Amino acid sequence: MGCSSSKNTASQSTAKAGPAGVGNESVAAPASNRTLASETHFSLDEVAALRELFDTLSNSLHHDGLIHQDEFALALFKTQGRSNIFINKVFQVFDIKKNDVIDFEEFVRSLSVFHPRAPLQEKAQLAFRIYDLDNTGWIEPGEIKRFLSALLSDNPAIKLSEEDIDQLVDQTLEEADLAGDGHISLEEWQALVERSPDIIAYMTLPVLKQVTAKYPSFLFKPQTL
Ligand SMILES: [Ca+2]
Ligand SMILES: [Ca+2]
Repeated sequence: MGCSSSKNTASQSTAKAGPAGVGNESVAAPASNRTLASETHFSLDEVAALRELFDTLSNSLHHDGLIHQDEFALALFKTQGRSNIFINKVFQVFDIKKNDVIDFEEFVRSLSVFHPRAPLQEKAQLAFRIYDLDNTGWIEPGEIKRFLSALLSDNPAIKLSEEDIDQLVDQTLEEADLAGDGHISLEEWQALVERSPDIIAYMTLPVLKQVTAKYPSFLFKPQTL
């Protein structure tokens, strides 16, 4: 638990910082390790370790020092060639500058939210953006269902009927939708997370605490969503 909630605006301001001018992209100097350490939950040593990890990941399939979506899926989910709605949306959320690749700065700022030191509500906000697949600002029943279905298709051991899934969607909505208007707002989601922090347990990667000691073989575990 931390109290540095002011940090979570850093990534948003970065996203808006770049001028949209034609032929003027990538003129901004990349953030230094020191800047990234001061604006994220990582120490300077951890940022340096992440730089090495990033160099490996970003050259795994395309040798250009940027993480493309297929490299992202391979690195974080050990999967290749399979489109997964969850992976696609996490990639979009990591891609702060919305240019379809993840640079080192985006990598560090986004992973920072998964750090054990990051406050719960910072994690809740990022999780909300992942769940809000169509970026409407609400989590709708259809989105809950698509996520549950995607997760279940990744876990052949769990067999649920269409009705079972619908029932799970209804239960989730009933628990979260305090206003009773049929979808989940950010505030309702944050309240749900306060009541049941375990539902975003996957937003904390303990391995990030040992990033300087060993390369994390990060595995998001979508089945724990
Ligand atoms: Ca990007
Ligand atoms: Ca939505």
